[in-house]
Amino acid sequence: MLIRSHHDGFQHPRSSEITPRQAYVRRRAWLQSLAGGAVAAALPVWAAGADRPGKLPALASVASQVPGASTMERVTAYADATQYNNYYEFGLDKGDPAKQAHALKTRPWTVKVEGLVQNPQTLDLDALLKLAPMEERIYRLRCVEGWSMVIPWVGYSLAELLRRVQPLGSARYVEFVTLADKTQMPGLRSGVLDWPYTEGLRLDEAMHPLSLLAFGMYGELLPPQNGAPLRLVVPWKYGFKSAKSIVAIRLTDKEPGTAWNKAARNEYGFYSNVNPDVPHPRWSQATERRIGEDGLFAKKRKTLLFNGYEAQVGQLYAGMDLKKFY
Ligand SMILES: Nc1nc2c(c(=O)[nH]1)N[C@H]1C(S)=C(S)[C@@H](COP(=O)(O)O)O[C@H]1N2
Ligand SMILES: [Mo]
Repeated sequence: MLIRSHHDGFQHPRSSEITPRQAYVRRRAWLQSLAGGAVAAALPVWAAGADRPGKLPALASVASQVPGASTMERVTAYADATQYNNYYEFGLDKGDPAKQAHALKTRPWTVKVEGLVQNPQTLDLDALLKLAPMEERIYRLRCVEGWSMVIPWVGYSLAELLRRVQPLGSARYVEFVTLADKTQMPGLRSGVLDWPYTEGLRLDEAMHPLSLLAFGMYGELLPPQNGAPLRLVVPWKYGFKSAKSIVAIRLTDKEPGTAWNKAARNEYGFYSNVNPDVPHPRWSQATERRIGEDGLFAKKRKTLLFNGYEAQVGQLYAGMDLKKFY
């Protein structure tokens, strides 16, 4: 197991390497080291089996500031999280994005934030990386196909960015537009979706602190197949709401169309909240397979309402019929 040491003078162990469970160990070790005890040696957050890969630039992060955001569940192995992907711009098979997306050009990269805002802006990646302090959030990602992973994302709340552009009173929704570049994305030849892949949230959902603008995972910049250089992660919704490789964010007064809703209106609604009681028309959503637990005797897990984040987000849907607004 990897033990990190700090050579260049005293450094706090990077908190991106610390699980909530281990945070108190770190604090104790740090206090000890201040007191002249043994030099703190922190176990990385991925000690459970997904080692920090070290191929991409590291991304400094602090522990999550959002109460209850991070799950204590075992983190998915990095190899699974980066080789079992949905990113249709790079092919339909789960292994295609890892094979085809590696050359995605993520610099220069700009994101336009526009529409019903006081202060529209075009931000480049460096400005975005510096816009707010990075946090690590260990979120469950539940795909509508019936599998899930637990991923330590690095980013900050989307609300940080939205506040800077000052939404107008008339803004009610946020549309996310992702890259569609035929020269880089062989999957665009397929007609399964109407490119570019777009997604949307209600403004209050987008402003919820759990809605994360992610730039990294496992302490490093995002690999292309996971949506580099920046993507959305909305942990209480099915994975397809979490749009990858975003190039524009538009505030609107009308519910925006979304890629999956356009492709199959009766199967994928605008809300797409994880809900074990609302089956997909062709299969149940009551249980899920955790990637990495697919041995012969692995039990399926029960899917949780709002993917387990009901305490944090349930009130956003008070009084709504979740079977109608699926
Ligand atoms: N641009 C874009 N974003 C996308 C997709 C896609 O095909 N294109 N697939 C979605 C789906 S269906 C899922 S489950 C998640 C998968 O994220 P991951 O590969 O990082 O686990 O990305 C979502 N974001
Ligand atoms: Mo998905």
